[in-house]
Amino acid sequence: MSSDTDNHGLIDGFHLVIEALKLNGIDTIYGLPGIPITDLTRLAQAEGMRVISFRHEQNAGNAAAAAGFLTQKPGICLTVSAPGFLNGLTALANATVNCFPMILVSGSSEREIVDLQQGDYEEMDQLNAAKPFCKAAFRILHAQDIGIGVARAIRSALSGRPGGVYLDLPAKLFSQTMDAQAGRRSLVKVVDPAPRQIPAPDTVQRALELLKDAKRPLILLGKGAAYAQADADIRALVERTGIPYLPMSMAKGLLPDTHTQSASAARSYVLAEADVVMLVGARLNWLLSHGKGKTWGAPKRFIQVDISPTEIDSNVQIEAPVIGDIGSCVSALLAGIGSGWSRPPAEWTATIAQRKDKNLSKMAQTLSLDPSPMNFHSALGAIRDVVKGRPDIVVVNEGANTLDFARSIVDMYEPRKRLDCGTWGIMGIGMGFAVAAAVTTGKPVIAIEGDSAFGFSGMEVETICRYNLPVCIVVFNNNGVYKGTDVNVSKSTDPAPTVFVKGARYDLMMEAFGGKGVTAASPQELGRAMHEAIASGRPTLINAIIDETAGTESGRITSLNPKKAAIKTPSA
Ligand code: ADP
Ligand code: TZD
Repeated sequence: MSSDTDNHGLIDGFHLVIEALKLNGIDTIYGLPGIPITDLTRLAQAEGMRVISFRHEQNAGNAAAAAGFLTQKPGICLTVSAPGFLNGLTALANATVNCFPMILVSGSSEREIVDLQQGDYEEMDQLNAAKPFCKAAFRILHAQDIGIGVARAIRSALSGRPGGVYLDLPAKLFSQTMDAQAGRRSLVKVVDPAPRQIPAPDTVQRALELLKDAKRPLILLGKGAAYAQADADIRALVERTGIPYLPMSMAKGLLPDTHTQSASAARSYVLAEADVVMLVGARLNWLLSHGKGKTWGAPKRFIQVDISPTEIDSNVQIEAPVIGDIGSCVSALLAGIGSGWSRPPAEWTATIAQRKDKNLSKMAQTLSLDPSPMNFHSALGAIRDVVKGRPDIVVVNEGANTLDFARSIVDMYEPRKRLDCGTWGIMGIGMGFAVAAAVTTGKPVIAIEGDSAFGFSGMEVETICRYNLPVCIVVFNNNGVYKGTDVNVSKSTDPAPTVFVKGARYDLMMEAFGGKGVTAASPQELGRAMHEAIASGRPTLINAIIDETAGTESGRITSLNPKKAAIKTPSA
C-alpha cells in the first residue's frame, strides 16, 4: 500500500475504489482520463493496476467488454462525465446485448447542479441515461459505500446472464476521506459472483429423451458456450453422442473447425434437415433466422441450454428447456448420457460428410486461385494458413464481406480465439477487442478488418504502438464500404456514399506512430508480412489490396437491406 493512502490514518475515495477493484481480482482498467477521474488512472497505475489509456472511450469500452468475455471477470471501462460517458455507452450496450460482463465506471458532475439543471461542466443525468442500455446501474455517493457499490456492480455483471453494468461516481466522492481502517473494513470481496445454477434433473431427462428420439440431431454451440469455459465437457458431449455440431462464429474453436463432426461446411443442409436441435448458449435471434422459415426447412424440435429462463420460447417453442449454467448443464447431460449412447443414424452423418466433402473441395479450388488484385478468398486463404500454424493466436474480425468470408474460411482450433461483431453486427469493435485480447492473453492478435470497419477505431493504432502490443492489423482495402465502385449519379462532384479515397495507404497510419506498415498485393506478400509481424511481436498494419469489385452490398445479409421500392414521381 502506498504511503499516501494512509495519510493521517485516512483513506480517500480514489484509493477505496482502487482497493475495492483489486480486492476482487480486477487488475486492469481500460479508459480515457480527464475530469474527474484523471487521478484515479494515475493512482490505479501507482497501485499496481494496468491502466490502458485509449483515444476514444468507445474503444476502451469495447476492450473492457472483450476482456470480460475472455476472462469471466467484468472488464472495467473508465470515462469522464457526459460526453465521455456517452462515448462509452455504445460499448456498454453492445456488451449487454452480447452477454459480456463489463462495468462502465464514469465520473459525473455535481449532483446538486445536475439535478437542478443549472449548467455544470459536462452536466448530465448519466445514471438514468445508462439504465435502458445495461443490466443494472448504480451511483455511489459516500466513501463508506464504495465497497458495497463495487460489489453490487461486479455481481450484477457476472451472475446469471452476464452483461454490462453502469457505475456512477460523482466527482465529490473521490476526495471524501474516512478512517483508513474503517474504509478497508468496508470493502467487500464478492463471494461466488457467478454461482453455479444446477439444472433440475427432470429437465435434463426430458432433453435427453428428445435427443435420443432424434433421427437427424444437431448441436448448435453459441458464444455463451465459449464464455462458460466448460471446454472439455462440451467437447465430450459432442464426441460421446456423435452428433454433428455447428458453431456460431464466436464458438468456433470450442472444438477445432477441422473436427470430423463439424457440420459448418454443410450448414444450410443441416439447418434445413435436422429434426432435433440442441442449442447450447446460442439464441434463436436474427443470426439464426429466428428458428423458422426457409433456413430451417421442416418444423424442428428444440432443446435449449441457457442460463436465462426468459430466453426460452423467445421465437419458437422450445420443447426441452434446460436452465442453468452451461458447465453444470453439460455435465448433467453427460452424466445422463453415460457410456451406452447410440450414435445418430449413419445415413444422417454420412450424408453430411458427403455434403461437407463436396463443399470443402469447392472451397479448396476457389482458394487455390490467385487473382490479381487479390479478392477476399485469396487474401483469407493466406490468413487461414497463418492461423493454422499458430492456433493460439487471437483473431478479431469485423466488416461485411471481410467478416462473412473470414468466418467461413479461417478455421479456428482453440476456444475463445475468435472475437467479432457479434449479436448486433456492430462496426468499431476492432481495435478495442484487439487491445483487450493482447492484454489479457499475452498472445499475438490478428485483426482482420474491412477498410470501413477499421475506420471506426483506427486511431487506436497509436494506443497499440504506445503499449507495444503484438497486434497485426490486416486492412482489407477495397476502397469503400462493401466495395469501391459506387458512383454518384447526381450532378454534384461529391463521391458516392459508400466509396473512400482510392489507393489509401493505411499502412502509413501505423508508421506514423512507430509501428510497421506494409502493403501486400498478393497472398504471398500478405502471408510473409503476417509471419514477420507475429515473429517480431511488433505492432503491424498490413494494407491488403483487395479487388474493389469483389464484395457484395451488406455481405451475406443483403436480404436485410431495404431497396428503393418506388420510382420517383414528379412533384405536383
Ligand atoms: P451466439 O451469437 O453465438 O449465437 P448468443 O449471444 O446469441 O450466442 O447467445 C448466448 C447465450 O448464452 C445467451 O442466451 C446467454 O444467456 C447464454 N449464456 C451466457 N453465459 C452462459 C452461461 N455461463 N451458462 C449458460 N448460458 C449462458
Ligand atoms: N455503423 C455501425 C456502428 N455498425 C454497422 N454495422 C454499420 C454502421 C453498417 N455497416 C455494416 O453493417 S458493415 C459496414 C457498415 C458501415 C462496413 C462494411 O465495409 P468494410 O467491409 O469495408 O468494413 P467489406 O469487407 O468491404 O464489406
